[in-house]
Amino acid sequence: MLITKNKIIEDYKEKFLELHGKELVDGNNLQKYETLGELVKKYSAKDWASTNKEYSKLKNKQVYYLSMEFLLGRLLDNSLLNLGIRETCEEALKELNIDLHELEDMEQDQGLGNGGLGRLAACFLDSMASTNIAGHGFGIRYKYGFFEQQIIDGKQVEVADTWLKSRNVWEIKKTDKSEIVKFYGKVEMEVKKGKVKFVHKDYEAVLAVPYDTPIIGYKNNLVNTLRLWSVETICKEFDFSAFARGEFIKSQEYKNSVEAISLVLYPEDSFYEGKLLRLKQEYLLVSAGIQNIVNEYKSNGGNISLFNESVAIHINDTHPTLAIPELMRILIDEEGLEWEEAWEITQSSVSYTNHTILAEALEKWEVDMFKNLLPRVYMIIEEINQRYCKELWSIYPGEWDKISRMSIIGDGYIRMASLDIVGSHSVNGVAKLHTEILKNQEMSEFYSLYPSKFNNKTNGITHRRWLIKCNPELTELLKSTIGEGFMKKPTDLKMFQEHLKDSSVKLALANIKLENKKRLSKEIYNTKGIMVNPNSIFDVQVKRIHAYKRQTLNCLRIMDLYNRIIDNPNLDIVPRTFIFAGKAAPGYYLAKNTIELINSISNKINNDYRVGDKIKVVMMDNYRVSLAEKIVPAADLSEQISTTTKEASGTSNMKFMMNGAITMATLDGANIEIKDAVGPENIIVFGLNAKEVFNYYKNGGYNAWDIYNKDSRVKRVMNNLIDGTYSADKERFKPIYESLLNYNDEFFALRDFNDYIDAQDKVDKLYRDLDKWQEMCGVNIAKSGIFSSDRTINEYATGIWGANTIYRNL
Ligand code: 26Q
Repeated sequence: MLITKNKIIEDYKEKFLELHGKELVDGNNLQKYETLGELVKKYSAKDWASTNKEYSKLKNKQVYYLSMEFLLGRLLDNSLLNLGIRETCEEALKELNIDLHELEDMEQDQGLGNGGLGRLAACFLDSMASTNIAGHGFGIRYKYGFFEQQIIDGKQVEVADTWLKSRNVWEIKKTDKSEIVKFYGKVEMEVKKGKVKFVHKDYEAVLAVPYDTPIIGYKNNLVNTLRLWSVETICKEFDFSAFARGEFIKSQEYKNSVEAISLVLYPEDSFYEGKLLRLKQEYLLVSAGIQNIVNEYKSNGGNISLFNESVAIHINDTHPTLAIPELMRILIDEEGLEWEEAWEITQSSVSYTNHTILAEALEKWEVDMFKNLLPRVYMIIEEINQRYCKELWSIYPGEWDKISRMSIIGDGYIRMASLDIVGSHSVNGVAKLHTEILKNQEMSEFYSLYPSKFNNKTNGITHRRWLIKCNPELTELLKSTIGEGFMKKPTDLKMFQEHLKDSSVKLALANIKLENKKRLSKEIYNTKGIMVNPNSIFDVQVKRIHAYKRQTLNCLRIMDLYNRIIDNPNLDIVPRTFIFAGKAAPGYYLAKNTIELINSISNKINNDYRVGDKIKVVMMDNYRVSLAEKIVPAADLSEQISTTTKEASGTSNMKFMMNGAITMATLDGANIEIKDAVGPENIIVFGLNAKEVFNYYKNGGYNAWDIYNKDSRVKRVMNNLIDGTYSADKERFKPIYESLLNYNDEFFALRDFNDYIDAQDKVDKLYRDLDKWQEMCGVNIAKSGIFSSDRTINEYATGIWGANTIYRNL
């Protein structure tokens, strides 16, 4: 469909009237935003319908990406971009005296995720749609997404995220696609026509109702679907008889307890607690999802024995693991298949990605609780385990210890990752080092048993949001130097490298960065009241607050730099602005203490006249996708300083690189691939390597107190934590102090401290040669194409899902 400026103007006015029942001139920005959102949905509707029609012919493999999190952020701008009407629309609105950017700012972030894993799922949706893969997301429509973070008196305060308060224009409720999900009850065995059947009885049923959001591909007329499930009671109508019996309150209580299942996203991303409500959420997603997939397949005329030829089900971390026994349950109990056939179909349709190696984050469910909530699913897991252990017994006769380590059920728990490895055909890590650690350490026994299941898929990010959308000026420069090809084919960015000989290109790069920094400076001033210098180095660490990501190491070196400035007010350094942002899990005491420390350092340093303009420290509130889009294009230095071996991949490292920041990196996660891509001269590396870390784990020999005693700079900053420098209350930062010394610094912050400081001094030197610095930035941009999630998705499609690209006559 050709969408002209005049058409948009006409359609927009009409839509506004229809939606709000008044003239455009009388509307506010929220109403104008909603109108534009509805219009975008309308413009994509035909393609959405025709894409679905095409899919119903069962010619293409349908990929279902099951994830408890989808961190989409805002949708308006990206939808306009992908529809190819962004500029036209901006012009049309201008004629109506409307500023598109103001409307964009009205959109609430869709924050249904914690961090990396949820954002990855969102990037994957964009890439699947844009590279012609029939791939859909299945998740949960939490009424409250990831909490809003306010900083009050330097402390994190959590506030409910009421993203649905004003209408969500993107979703369509599909009541007719609802599914019933059953909890509790008992299982009885019945014999019918000589065949044993298991029947689930006396269960409590809830209704899972889907809401669909269109996922618009980039200028390809293809629209996939993100389907998010919400829970309702089966009987929704007001129950007059209960009311008459005076039981209204009780029935309200019941309603609330059912709706609690899709009420709120768990804000923990690295610490697992076996909560019943979380298990209900996971089963809700999986049961509604798998029933829905099977129903869709059958209603399109699919033969259940060939299910795996048409369907791929991907499990994003262990959270949707129950897809495996749920698919078995449906194939056996409802479709009447024999175990062996059902097992083959299940294994060959399901694949699994692991995102973490932190032991405390591995999901396991207590058998008693699980059995009570999901009796039939439990029976199936038990049967899977029995057959699998029998196999183990024949391969490893007599090796009881090994078999009990590898068993799916053990020590009173169901181990979800083990169920995934056994029940799927593919297990992947998210960066080279991470996959190697899975194969050779964490999952080594499984790897020897099923070597062909293990593979690596290094993460990626969608360059449409993380370059074209968030950095329009850089995009223009790229277009004018290398043409528009990179927009469809991001590896074409490599052509930018040859233009870096041209000093005017480097100057243009520097100017774009400066403009982006000025814009962020304004935002910082408006939100925090802190005046920062756009000509200083913007040194940025934005991500979840966690001990392994080592925001504390960053703090310690800032404290050290501050000491050096106090000792020598004439210290010759390039001015720096240290920018932090990130949320702590509400129950994670040490992470919350770290936020307080950052804010105290900020207070102290920003208000010390001796420091002047040399350094400033800022913690921005409420880190989220839309804030990241402002910070990333303005960064000079990207802090990726996790303890080596702990960060599975990281994805913000890729976003910064693509926008021309230099990475300060430990050789962890995808930093390794970034180094390989840009060459050692275009990245700054420091710290322990994986071998050294593993060596400490294996042989011990690390003593934080020794470092403290021997290194006067370490001693001084450590003492600063408890001597009143950063808080009159000397106890305030004791938790951090203790974790670094008395608990022997689990994440080797003190061990890497000196190396880190040297590396930072190197940055100071490099930045003084602006020509050289811009060259490095340019190489980072040029080499970032392989980190587009289009590449990642292509690897999943060909290497795991067996999904080919769709060609349609449109
Ligand atoms: C589990 C059980 C109960 C409640 C919550 C959870 C839970 C929720 C979210 C556990 C983990 C997460 C999220 C993990 C995550 O974001 N991992 C990150 O994934 C990125 C994408 O692969 C990687 O780049 C990061 O390295 C990894 O930390």
